[in-house]
Amino acid sequence: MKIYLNGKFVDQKDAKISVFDHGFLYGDGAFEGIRSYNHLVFKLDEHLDRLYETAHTMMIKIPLTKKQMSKVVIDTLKINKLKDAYIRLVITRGEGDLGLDPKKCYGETGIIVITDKITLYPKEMYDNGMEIITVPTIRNHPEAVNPRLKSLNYLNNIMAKIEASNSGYSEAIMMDHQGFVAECTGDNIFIVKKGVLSTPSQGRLKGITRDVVLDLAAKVKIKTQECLLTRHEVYTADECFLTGTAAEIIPVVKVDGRPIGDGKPGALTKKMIKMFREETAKDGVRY
Ligand code: PXG
Repeated sequence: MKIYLNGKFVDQKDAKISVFDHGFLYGDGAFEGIRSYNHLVFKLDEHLDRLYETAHTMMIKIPLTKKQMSKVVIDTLKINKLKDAYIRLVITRGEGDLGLDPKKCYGETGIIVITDKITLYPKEMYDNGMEIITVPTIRNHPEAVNPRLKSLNYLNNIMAKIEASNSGYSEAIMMDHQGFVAECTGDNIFIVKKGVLSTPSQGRLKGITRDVVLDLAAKVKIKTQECLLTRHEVYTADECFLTGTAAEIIPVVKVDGRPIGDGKPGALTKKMIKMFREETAKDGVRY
């Protein structure tokens, strides 16, 4: 596998960055996880918009235009001859001294593009639904590291993932600082109640897959809302599912031991999965 590293394609074994890079020292950087399906990169512009917005707030200057970055992603997929891929785009503050101060970073902003294949969960979880739990670690307060930022500093989510994993679950729902449902460690959450699709309005990443689901639902006149949700609304929902670039759409059938609806993937969830697959098969930047 060839990796794009600061303007060059290098072999995986040679794709190394400095131990003085603030991305490594402090998680001081940004990233995106993007997918391509059958030579089409899904929602590339939306991912790049989010990456550049994260970098803007973090005051990291990305030395490429979005158009140039888009070409880097396409070139990396081409050089690796990947038809279906997971693309990890990483931006780091670059090399600096051993203090926090970004002003003392003398190195250039690092740009790394890694492409590979990925399967997040086994197929049976998509067919039968997954069981998840809520965990004690809350999602970051928006005035700390805002959950809208897709920064390299993912310890908040990793702590929650550890709690899920310690209890034998592969995903967890995190609450926000006010006790409302925020999202999962690497996915957004939706519930369905009486035919209406609801998803948290605050405390979460503005997921690209989430936005696609909201758009697709609107197209077929399914009512949607972004609102405040508590655990009670999740427990008593008719259906529940998670969305993310890596996970795509996965049904949830049990939360904290409470069956959701009849404990099987719901009809609306299945409809959204079907529509999402159709969308990824036809929409995207071709390479
Ligand atoms: N919430 C969080 C906290 C995320 O990190 C999503 C929701 C879904 O967003 P998108 O835009 O992908 O629909 C994410 C993103 C991975 C991995 O490689 C995936 C994410 C984050 C970190 C790692 O498994 N998903």
